[in-house]
Amino acid sequence: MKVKGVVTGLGVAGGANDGSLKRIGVRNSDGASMKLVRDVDVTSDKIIRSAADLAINGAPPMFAEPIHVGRPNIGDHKRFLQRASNILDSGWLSNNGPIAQEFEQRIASFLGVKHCVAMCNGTIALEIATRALELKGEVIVPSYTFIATAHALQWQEITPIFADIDPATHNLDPAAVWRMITPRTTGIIGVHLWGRASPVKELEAIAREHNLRLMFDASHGFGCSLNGELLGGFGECEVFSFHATKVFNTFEGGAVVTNNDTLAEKMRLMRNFGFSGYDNVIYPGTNGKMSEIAAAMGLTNLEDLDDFVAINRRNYQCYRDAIASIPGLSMLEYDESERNNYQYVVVEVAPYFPIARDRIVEILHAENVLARKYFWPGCHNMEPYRSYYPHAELVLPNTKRVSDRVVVLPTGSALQGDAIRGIVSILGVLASGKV
Ligand code: T4K
Repeated sequence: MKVKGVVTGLGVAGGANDGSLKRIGVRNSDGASMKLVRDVDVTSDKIIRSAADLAINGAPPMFAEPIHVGRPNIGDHKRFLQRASNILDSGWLSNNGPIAQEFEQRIASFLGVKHCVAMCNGTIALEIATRALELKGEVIVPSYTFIATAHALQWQEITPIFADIDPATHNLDPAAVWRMITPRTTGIIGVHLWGRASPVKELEAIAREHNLRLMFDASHGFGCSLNGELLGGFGECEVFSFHATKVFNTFEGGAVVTNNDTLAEKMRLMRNFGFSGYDNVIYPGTNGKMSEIAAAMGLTNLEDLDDFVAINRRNYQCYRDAIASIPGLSMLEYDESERNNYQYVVVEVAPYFPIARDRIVEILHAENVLARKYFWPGCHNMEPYRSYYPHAELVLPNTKRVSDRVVVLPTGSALQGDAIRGIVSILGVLASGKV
């Protein structure tokens, strides 16, 4: 059943309609309550004690509606709607308008970088950044990432060369990067997967030694730090995605951030067809602009970012505590001495776990828990790369191992502890092997 309404307060039980739903909300660290709109029933009375209670065996699903990985975090509606109304009144909707400019300033100052060049999405931001850095020939990237990292290169006829990851961090293994360098290599794109920083120092050393350009795909890393410094200032530039499914979203959006004045200027031209004033194009460019309404969403969500992260952290801890007692399942750890956004709840299934990873995902889907196999099967197993490099697996053993084992579970402001414990109870039953 579906309920839609603005809800406040911490875990207030009792539904508006028939009492079967729980109204849920969150409280800020300062005690002020934050409003969240719910349109999905994330509660369940179902208790799973044995395989007979599983939906794949004919029982009703645990949740009445699908629970997604990537449900958007949406900040204060009133503040967003006020901004939206101002935009409509102003008659200025795009083309580096005042809201987009304010957004860029706020992001740059939040991240502690000189420039934020806001874009219409993270993929275009990657394309513009790689083009502005004049990457060509071959560029080394992980295969264990979202396909956009590789496609942004291929789209410009730059060849992505896939290097293996460190199975402990899921990030590029510097030794593997080193092995993939050829005379055609011009750059490296490190991905801060799951928001955990790439091995920045090691990649910087390799880039210096081989005269390569180094940038980062920080799409997962908004609000995350390395040695106490927020991601954004590493390499020659870093790219963020502000897609709806990210911890911080602008509906669709992205940005390149950099401390390099010349690079920033070049990217500003590139995202606006190369226009430098009326009727004067001085550069080849595309349309990568962020709209005013997207920037308004960004400003609003930035004000509520701490709350989103606090909710994700609470969810993460709840999952971790519950999963700790299930042999064969382990959660990806976040370094508590750093800032993390906890936007991905990543579980690894050990080879000795009695149920295969793909079967676990099927069982969860039957319960309406839409867990994902990110980033299976690795970019190298998707077209056109699969056809280009049919034997890539030989140099990507860790990519294969990790992408065959990972399950990403739902989190975000739509979930509460009860729902999480329900999801973990499904996994607990699977540990018995009797399905
Ligand atoms: N680099 C990396 C490392 C990335 O992870 C990404 C994007 C990029 C670059 C490119 O940035 P963008 O160009 O996208 O800005 C999703 C996202 O579409 C993608 O942005 C993200 N990474 C990737 C990790 O996840 P899908 O195809 O798995 O997601 P999708 O569309 O199935 O959404 C996941 C779930 O979220 C859905 O089942 C339903 C829910 N959802 C989604 C949307 C859009 C909602 O509840 N509401 C919504 O508005 O790629």
